Amino acid sequence: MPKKKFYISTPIYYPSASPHLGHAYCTTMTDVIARGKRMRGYDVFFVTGLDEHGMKIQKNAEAKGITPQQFVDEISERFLSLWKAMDIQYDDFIRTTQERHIKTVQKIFSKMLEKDDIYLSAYEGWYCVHEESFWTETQVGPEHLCPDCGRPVEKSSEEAYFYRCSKHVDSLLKFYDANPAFITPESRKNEMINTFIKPGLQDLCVSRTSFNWGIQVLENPKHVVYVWLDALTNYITTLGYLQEDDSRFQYFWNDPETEVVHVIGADITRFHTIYWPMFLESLGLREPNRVFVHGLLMMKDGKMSKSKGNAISAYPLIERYGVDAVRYYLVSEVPFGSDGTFTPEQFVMRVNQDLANNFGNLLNRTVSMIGKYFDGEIPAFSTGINPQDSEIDEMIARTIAAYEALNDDLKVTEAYAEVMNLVSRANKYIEETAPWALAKDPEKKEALASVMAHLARVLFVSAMLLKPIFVTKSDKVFDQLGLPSDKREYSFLSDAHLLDGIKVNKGEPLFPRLDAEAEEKAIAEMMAGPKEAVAA
Ligand code: ME8
Repeated sequence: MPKKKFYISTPIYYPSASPHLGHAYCTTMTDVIARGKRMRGYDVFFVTGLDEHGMKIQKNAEAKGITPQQFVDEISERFLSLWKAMDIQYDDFIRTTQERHIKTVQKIFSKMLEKDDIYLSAYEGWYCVHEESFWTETQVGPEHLCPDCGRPVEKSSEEAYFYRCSKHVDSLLKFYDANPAFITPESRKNEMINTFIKPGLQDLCVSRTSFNWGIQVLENPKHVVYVWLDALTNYITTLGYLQEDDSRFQYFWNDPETEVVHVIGADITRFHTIYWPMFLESLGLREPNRVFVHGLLMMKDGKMSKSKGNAISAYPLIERYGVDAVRYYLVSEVPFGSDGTFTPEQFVMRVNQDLANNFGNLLNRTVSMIGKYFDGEIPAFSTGINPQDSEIDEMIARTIAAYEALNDDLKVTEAYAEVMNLVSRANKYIEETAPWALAKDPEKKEALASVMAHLARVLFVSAMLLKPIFVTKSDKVFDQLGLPSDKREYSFLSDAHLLDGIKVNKGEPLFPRLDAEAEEKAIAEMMAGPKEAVAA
């Protein structure tokens, strides 16, 4: 049977400053989904990257006295180092200043011009002579002051190309109707229709002449492509669309059977759910299956953002607690699709309750007991001896099925919560069966063996299901279970006898328990630390 294909992307971030934990959140969630699919045998293409053009980058570079290219080159390194530290397994990292992207965007622009989907007109806005920048009504506020330098702005107009949205609105609404899962969560779709489409969608400005850090319009070189037409098309330029070698594009995007998912934050929903499907229609290309809008990682004083200066970097957390704990925190604490607040207390609580007390403890107890009662050898799996055995068996089967279904529906937080429930259940099973008491009665040897085999099986299953999060720790669990590397595959989940007779190796505690007071203080210090925390 041919492999099922799965394409997934993060937004391409602006390299205007260092990435913070909010960027790490979005990329980690996407990576967890991608790894989960890969592990289950899908052919996955996962892309992330950077959106490097625009006036803001040009100005930031000027302020530092370097070229925009030097500026983005430097910041791109910080993103790349963070993804390395977070162990993000992307298949491509696209930068919009790459030749492959520039050439394709120019071709796309020409195609749209030819089709009269793009036309030349004038952009009206509030202009700041000092900053040489156009601002919108909202940006200048009732006082009409430049948001950058505070000087008064004036109404002005500049020649610009526009994308003809009006031509595509009807088919967009039909597309929404035919594909109810396109925008997830659904509340976002109603917001798009009521706030943007119903009041009358304006044509979108797709070029500028007031700055030059962008992709030149070949037909009219004083224009650069304005940022969303440049940015959104990264999702296909990365695959080689309109390039000499477009085999990846043909293989992934052009196959209607490929599931295409964009993961984004709520701030950019409009661009991904209104303009992007329109652009694709102009190009005669298929639409994505889903745009998944995740929530924001907040700080107590509101949204974590570069401009607010309240952002925490992922680095000190990774250094102190390890990448698995940070990944686990992000997946479990911020339900995918809702907002979440970062606090030191919650971080420490997650690590202690879920990782040290629940998961780590199950491993520790199981391996110790197998050592003590069976000389380190996992007893052959048998079931039905203890009254709870079949309940554990059923729960394992149910957890695997729920994990797959929830992940396929992008209910990532819930999917992993199911695994943690199984782990809690196994800890309770220890209390219920009291192996220390069974060990005292030679007639209960079989019952004791069954408990050990069930516990080892729960550990194998849960470590396998958690592998997309536990990028280093799942293997540590397999090491302690003594499982050979060729058996560490998803396909072995259904084999209840996988661990029969294997010798365990007791190791270090997987997640040492944290001293809550000391660690909360340490994290609070990280939050107050240098805002421009960068990769070493
Ligand atoms: O908008 N919590 O780039 P950007 C969670 N270049 N996620 C957060 C976050 C937070 N506090 N802060 C940022 C752009 N994000 C465009 C995108 S795509 C074709 C072009 C994440 O650097 C979230 O996913 O402002 C958000 O949508 C994205 O970063 C915006 O990144």
